Amino acid sequence: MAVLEGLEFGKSDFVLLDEVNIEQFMENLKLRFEKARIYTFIGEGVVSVNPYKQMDIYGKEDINAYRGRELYENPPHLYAVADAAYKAMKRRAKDTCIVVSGESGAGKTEASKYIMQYIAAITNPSQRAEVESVKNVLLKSNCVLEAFGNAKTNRNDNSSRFGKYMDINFNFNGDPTGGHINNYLLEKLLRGGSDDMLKSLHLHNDPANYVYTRDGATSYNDRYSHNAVLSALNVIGFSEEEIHSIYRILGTILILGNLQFETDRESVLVVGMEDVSHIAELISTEPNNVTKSLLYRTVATGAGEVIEKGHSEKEACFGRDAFTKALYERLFGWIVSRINAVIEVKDYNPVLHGKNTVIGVLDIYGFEIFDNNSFEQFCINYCNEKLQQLFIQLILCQEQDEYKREGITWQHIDYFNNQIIVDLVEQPHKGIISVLDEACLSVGKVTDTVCLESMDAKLGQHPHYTSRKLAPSDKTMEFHRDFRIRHYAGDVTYSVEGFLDKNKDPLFQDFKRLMFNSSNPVMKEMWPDGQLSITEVTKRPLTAATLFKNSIVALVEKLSCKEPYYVRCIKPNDMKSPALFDDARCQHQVAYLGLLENVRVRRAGFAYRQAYTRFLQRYKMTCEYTWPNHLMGTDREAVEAIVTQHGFQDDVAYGHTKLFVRTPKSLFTLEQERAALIPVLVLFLQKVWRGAL
Ligand code: AD9
Ligand code: MG
Repeated sequence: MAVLEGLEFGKSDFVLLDEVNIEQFMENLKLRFEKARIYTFIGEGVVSVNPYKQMDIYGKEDINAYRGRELYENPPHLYAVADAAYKAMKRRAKDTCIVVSGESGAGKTEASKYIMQYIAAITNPSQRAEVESVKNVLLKSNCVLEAFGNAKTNRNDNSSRFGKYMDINFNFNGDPTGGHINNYLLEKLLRGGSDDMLKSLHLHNDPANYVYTRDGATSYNDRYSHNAVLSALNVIGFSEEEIHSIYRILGTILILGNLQFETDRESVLVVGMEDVSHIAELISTEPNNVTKSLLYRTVATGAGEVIEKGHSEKEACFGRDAFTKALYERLFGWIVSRINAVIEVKDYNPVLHGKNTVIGVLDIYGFEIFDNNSFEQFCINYCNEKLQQLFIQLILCQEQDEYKREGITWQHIDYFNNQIIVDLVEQPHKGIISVLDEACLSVGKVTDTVCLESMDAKLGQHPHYTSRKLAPSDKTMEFHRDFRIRHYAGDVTYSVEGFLDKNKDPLFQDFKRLMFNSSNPVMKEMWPDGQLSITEVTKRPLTAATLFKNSIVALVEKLSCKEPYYVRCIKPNDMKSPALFDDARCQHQVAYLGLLENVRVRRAGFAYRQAYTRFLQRYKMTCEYTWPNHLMGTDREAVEAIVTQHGFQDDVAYGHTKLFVRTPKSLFTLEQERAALIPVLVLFLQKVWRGAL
């Protein structure tokens, strides 16, 4: 069973640091990691350092130790946070969410899975079959999404190439009734992306035959065997036909990856027509439809005429690559939507079943900074700015509301508000995304460099934006290529090269139509937009940045009505070693995750609160005036007696119904005293029972 930790393991909550500075923070983090204490609280959130080895802390007895307990009653753990979120939901009918962030390989996905397993383990004590089946599908969905959405990268053997947000719905009993998954920004770089998954599905015997699977598919130890994925697909309820269609699309992707073009006297041809027939068979259409989509595009002229224009060899390659990526993306999106259809809460009647509440779990890439930062990092870091903004708003607004309700005076403490950076990116007409979109949609040929110039012109005055042109002496940036954003978590230099291409929807309408006209109903369903004729296709398609922005705004909206809990994951080194704490790497992450800021925000208010009655119940034994029963007028007065006797009256405030405690130090002291007293009490009671006293 979990027991409270002694001081030799460092401070179990960063809020307890004597001073909030990076040195103390790092010292504590390192000490704890070295003592195999991978979790440390920041108030109700937890910081986790990837142990890179199996820890014996996730067993049944650990789950039981955390079940229904208060945060400070046990050592820091994911389970403590999961339980806090669950309790808030169950006791107060609050929707809650757990935001898991951190860089690649830091342990987000593992943490999310432990959280889900914990919730699954503590719910449905009566083992009702329908609830068990919901839980089963929720847990199995992980396996399928990981098989299709994860890949081996040089930073993580099982890297999620998509962000995931999962809502779990609960009935008034606190048992799961269903859920919903949203996926974000599936990485479209197929090469090195889906290779392991394709391999694990045994589409072919030798991955080296295919361009898309040739790299890096050798050392992966398949976590999800073909059979496990198939069985998960079956449990979730995919039909035979659907599973077949999945295989066919994967096959198409592999063949497309190998397809070459050649130019023969002006005209462009596909090399190897047997591949074309093979594709046609897999996607249930005629070979000449495939050839046509690969070699021509339909365009509407200014006069409203529709003509067919042959590709150059380069355009054909570009089209082929965009098509394969889109095939994979649609497949993934469709799988998510099928899982959602199965786990969607059906026939829920609030009158009969009580209020339906939700716990959301977000597993999304954290702040990223590489040697070369491009469009992807820009999107991810923007997403993290939004989440930080949400954190500030939720924590502070919530605190203020609660203090008002309880009649407590709020003392404002300064922290950095990053709204100004969010605006820099997303403001209509002025922000970076809007400048990018304008460049993408303008008629003339706009290059990345021209786009950078208009960003300089529009944003040159912004305190969080700069470029080489604006700061000529800064040689860490390149002229005509780099711009830098001062993010809340640190400076990031982005190279504008490729921004415009990545921001456009590169897929020719002809491919969409090809797929929509497939006689395979599953594929047709994935490409509804293929029914639009070329003249109906919107003139201004939404760009990748705008689509991403819209999905993040929707995500933030979903989260903003929930009570948030945070898990911040840190990767201790780049060697996947359980023994190495790389100081510089860790310190960077602490900065990018904004952890010091988190501690400051936490310390700005009262980190802990508890109803007088519950506080009294738990700690009355530590005070002579309250044990075994107090004779004071109210519980509040009795609580005051305990607080005064222990000398931490300066650390608390008294609300109408609750005691507010600024730092957990006081509570830890009480907990320790209580823990020390319990054996004495037990002994005492045993003696009483035996009649010895
Ligand atoms: V990425 O952004 O999807 O590339 P994650 O999700 O942050 O990344 P992941 O959870 O996949 O990282 O963890 C990476 C590896 O670290 C896992 O495959 C485990 O081998 C290891 N890991 C992470 N957390 C734990 C843990 N609590 N106990 C043991 C762990 N090993
Ligand atoms: Mg992951």
